[in-house]
Amino acid sequence: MDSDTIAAVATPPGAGGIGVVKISGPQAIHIALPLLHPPRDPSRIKSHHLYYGTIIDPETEKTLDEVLFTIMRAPRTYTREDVVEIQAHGSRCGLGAILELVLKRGVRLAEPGEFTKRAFLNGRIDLSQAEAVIEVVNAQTTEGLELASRQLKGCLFEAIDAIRGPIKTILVDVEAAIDFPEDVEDIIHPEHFAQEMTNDVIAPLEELLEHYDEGHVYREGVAAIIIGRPNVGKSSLMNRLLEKERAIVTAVPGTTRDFIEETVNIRGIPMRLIDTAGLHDTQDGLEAEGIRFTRERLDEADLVLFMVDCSMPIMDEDVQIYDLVRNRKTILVINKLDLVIHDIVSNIVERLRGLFWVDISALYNRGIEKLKAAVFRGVMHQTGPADLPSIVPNLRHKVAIKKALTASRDVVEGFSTGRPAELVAVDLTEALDSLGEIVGATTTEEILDQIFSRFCVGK
Ligand SMILES: Nc1nc2c(ncn2[C@@H]2O[C@H](COP(=O)(O)OP(=O)(O)OP(=O)(O)O)[C@@H](O)[C@H]2O)c(=O)[nH]1
Ligand SMILES: [Mg+2]
Repeated sequence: MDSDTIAAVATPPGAGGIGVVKISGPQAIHIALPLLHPPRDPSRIKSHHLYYGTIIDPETEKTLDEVLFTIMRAPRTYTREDVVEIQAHGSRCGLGAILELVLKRGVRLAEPGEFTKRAFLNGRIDLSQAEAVIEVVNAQTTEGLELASRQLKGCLFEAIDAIRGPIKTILVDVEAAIDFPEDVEDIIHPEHFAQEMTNDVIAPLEELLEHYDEGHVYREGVAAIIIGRPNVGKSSLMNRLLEKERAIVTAVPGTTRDFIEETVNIRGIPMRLIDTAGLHDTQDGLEAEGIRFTRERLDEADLVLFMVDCSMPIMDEDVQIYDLVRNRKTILVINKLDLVIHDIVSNIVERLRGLFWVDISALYNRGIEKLKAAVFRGVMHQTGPADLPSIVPNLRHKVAIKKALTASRDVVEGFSTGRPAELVAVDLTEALDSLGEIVGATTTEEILDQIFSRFCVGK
């Protein structure tokens, strides 16, 4: 386990009222305290109390800043190591100078996520809680935050632990049967074990998978792309959904030249919304470059908002775009409802058959709530909003749960068909290890690196 002392600026880069330098490890107090004035006897400093002082470079005797600092002694700290937090003024260069002073004294700069990694390695939190830290920091909606906070409290850990329990108990018996083959019949009760696996392992795992389906978009979010001919009102819709003037809107076709991406909150779902340049006609149909570009974006998107203008009849270009999107998850957005010509909406719907449609006026803010509802349903694959499930696994957890589920079903089959205990033990171990990956009980270095590399420095 790491025993060196690490430090980083824990607040985001840029200027702020205050900024925090965080130091963790066995040398944290010993190194930080001599930099803080007035001098204080370490043994008289109370843990978890806020102190006032100035920070002075011992070499130049220059005062760097006026600060508040806290010394937190192990093990009641974030990392379970000694931690010192120095709150200074939030200028980038001031914080940099304090950090440099600390680093000069033999402290190492922390890697991204290293504080949280230490909390995990030192047993304060499990791996799913460590992952939740990233999500709490990055949450875009209250729902996403709620799910992350529950995971941070250890709800997923408890659920997984409760499922691992019966697997362990059965595995102990199966291993005993391997060691004492003459007592097999006394030890193994196939029907009873199969029942237990079904009720206490398979059923709750299936439930967790359902929760993933119902709730993962709240955590991971979705991407939606707005496409359509020039001037149909794509950027106007973008601004309307963002509730701010983000994209430039003009009456001139071809206003948006590149794509614009922003995150919006659609009924609790963080949605990456992409506004694109209008696809327009050249002599040989839609311009090739635009299509190539849009196709790439289309492939990344979970949902397409295909926009047409109902102040004029459908054009060839609209039909060409229709061909591009008709087999994807698409909502047809019929815009400029305020300018509608008689019967045109039913004509459009007839020509662009098979798409769910909503008519709106981006300019006059009509039909936007209806559109949001359609987007929400489109993303949630269901007709009505569901309650937020209590625990929602993430994609990594889902993969592990599926593996555990397959192995558990094999265990049940093994018991029902009288498979040798050795083989059943393999499946039981596989189920146990897969679930262990979620909480970090059986996790490879590679997975750990992957997870912690998603953190920012200082967390
Ligand atoms: N009457 C009316 N005009 C609208 C509506 N939505 C957009 N417009 C107008 O249509 C024009 C084009 O709007 P944009 O939002 O720039 O359209 P766009 O699809 O982004 O256009 P490009 O970026 O050029 O492809 C602007 O003059 C808007 O004010 C609407 O619902 N009703
Ligand atoms: Mg535009």
